[in-house]
Amino acid sequence: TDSYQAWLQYRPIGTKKEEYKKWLTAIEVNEESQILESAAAELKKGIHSMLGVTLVPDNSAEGHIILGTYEQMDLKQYGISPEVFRDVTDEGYVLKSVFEKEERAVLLIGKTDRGALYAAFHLLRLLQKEVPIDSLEVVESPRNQFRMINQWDNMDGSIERGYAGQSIFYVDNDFNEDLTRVKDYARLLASVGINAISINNVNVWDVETKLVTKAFLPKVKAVSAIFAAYGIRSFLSINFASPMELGGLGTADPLSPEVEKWWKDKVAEIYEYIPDFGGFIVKADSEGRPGPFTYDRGHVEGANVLAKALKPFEGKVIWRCFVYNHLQDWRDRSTDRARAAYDHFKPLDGKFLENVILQIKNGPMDFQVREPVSPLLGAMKQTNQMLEFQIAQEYTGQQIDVCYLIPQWKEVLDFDTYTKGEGSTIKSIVDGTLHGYQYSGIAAVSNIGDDGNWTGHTLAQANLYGYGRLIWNPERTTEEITKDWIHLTFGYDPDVVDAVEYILLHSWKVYEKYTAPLGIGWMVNPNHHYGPNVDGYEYSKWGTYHFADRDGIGVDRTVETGTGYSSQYEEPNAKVYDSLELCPDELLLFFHHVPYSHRLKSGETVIQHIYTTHFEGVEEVETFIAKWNGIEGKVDNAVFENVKQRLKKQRDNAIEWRDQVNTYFYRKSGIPDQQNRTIHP
Ligand code: BDP
Repeated sequence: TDSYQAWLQYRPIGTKKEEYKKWLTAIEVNEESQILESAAAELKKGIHSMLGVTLVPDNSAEGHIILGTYEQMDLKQYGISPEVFRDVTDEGYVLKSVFEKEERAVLLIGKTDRGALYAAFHLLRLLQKEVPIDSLEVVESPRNQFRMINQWDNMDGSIERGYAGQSIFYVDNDFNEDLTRVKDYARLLASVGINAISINNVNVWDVETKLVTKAFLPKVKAVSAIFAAYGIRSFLSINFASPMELGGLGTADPLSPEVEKWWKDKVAEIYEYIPDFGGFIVKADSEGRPGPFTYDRGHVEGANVLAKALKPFEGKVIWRCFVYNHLQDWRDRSTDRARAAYDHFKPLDGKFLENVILQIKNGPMDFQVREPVSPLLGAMKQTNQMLEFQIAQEYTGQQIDVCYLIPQWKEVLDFDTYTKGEGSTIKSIVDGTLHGYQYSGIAAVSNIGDDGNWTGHTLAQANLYGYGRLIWNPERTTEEITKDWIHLTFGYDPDVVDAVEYILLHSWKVYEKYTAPLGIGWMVNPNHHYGPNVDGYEYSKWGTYHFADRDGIGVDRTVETGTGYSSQYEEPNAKVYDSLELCPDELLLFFHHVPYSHRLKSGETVIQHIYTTHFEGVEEVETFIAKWNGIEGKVDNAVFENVKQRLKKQRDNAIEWRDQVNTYFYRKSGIPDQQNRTIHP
């Protein structure tokens, strides 16, 4: 394993080699396009590396690949009915092998060239997994329209919430001259079906504001071209105050005609450089960033002025809903940060222009290890929405601790909102089918940097890979995605597969066990968010409290006695969360303030649950270490050491969490551990 190549190792094929060689000697590309060129280059690279075969450009060879789009193809000749392509979406494809009259052909046919590119990566995956290819008949379309990555890279080269080195895009307030890594990143992203990227942090500071000016647009164009060749559209995060900061206007009021004109001209200028530019992503009136509130305007006016400017070019405005009071008085128990997104946006349903998409974090707070699903998702039936995940492990171990997030994301996607009756799942909302959204999909904060292995922790690559595979088709199981990643990255040694699979599949629950209990979240060190700090956010302005005292813990978000947040859900979810009896254990403290002696559905008391899970969490990290040590010599040495070192740090971290959390609750409650394990009094 060369960890830079991640899941595109293209390792030499074993027993299937001779069989594959019969099929794969030549390639015919039936149309000219940059994307098809990328696909062909990838096939050549992969097949050369796996089979030692150099594909020649030929269409008469006995075994050849035909790569292209369906319109340029005599489908009947290969027994494909043109009807198939009626149902396939623009990015879909057919992958088929045909053996007739001594001619072997592997057809990689996209509805468009992007589909063909995905077909090429699909074939390469099958080859690496040594699947028989003599009777392939695959028809695929992605379920989600936007499959996006958000970079949180700053132009000084740092990455907000980056845990894998510096930016691959920027250095010293400028673009990197060498964009090789950007191209390799594009390959990785395209291989798992990503089709959109925003290339700068949502917090747009001084220099980043200038990305939309002549000073940088030629370079934005160069980066966009690299991504475009892999079917990925580029977006920029913008500063809402640009008309003032760049245009010298006295206002950024979205209803001011001069502001409207300024945006129109600016957008036209951007499209002169980048005709296929995707649009803007906007963090406005959030955590101190400028926005329409300054001018007594709302999100609708703010988003629509941009949408109008982008409309003629088919550009989109992705408007983030991470809006809340970050200057809260902790003494005021009536303000509930969890309520904020819904309270701000739900009343605005139907008022945004059609090229606006609201981007909503999966939970109402902020990417904690456990949160309920945001009640805003699906609650706006006439407003395009997309879901936001965070692949970067800001609150889940920062790529030092292993925390495989696919199981968490699957729970989110499968969650039933009941917004249109039973079966109104998040996945059916974000794929646009439930409410008939024109534009929708999923975005996620990237977890890569310039570390040699991209993600710091080698196992964190699985989160990036899994994100793409899951959002292409949310029906795919966690196990399937996990196995695929392991096979592609590490190969087939059963001991390696077992150990890595064990660690990944247990890691989220283990992380949950040793950190803040039962959905309460936030007991982390302020600012950088790594490691425990039991009261770190308790008396701060951020609206993130646990309210632990000598009698109990939890946030009362019920209707009767609490903040009423539970009522933002549809029934029966509202009733379930509101009820102490019905509320699921893992979210108990998110919704209820309870005494330490409260009995969970599991039969245990809250305090005993806290003690036990924290002891178990550390023990399970020990198991990870034992499993990993068991495969020494069976994985590449550098990878082995990388993971080994990080597991060691994870153990230290878990012990610190265990001891602080258990001690804290022991001191608060005075209730001893039933099993008399060591808690530091
Ligand atoms: C929080 C991060 C912060 C981001 C913010 C956001 O701590 O760095 O700027 O979210 O999403 O998770 O805007």
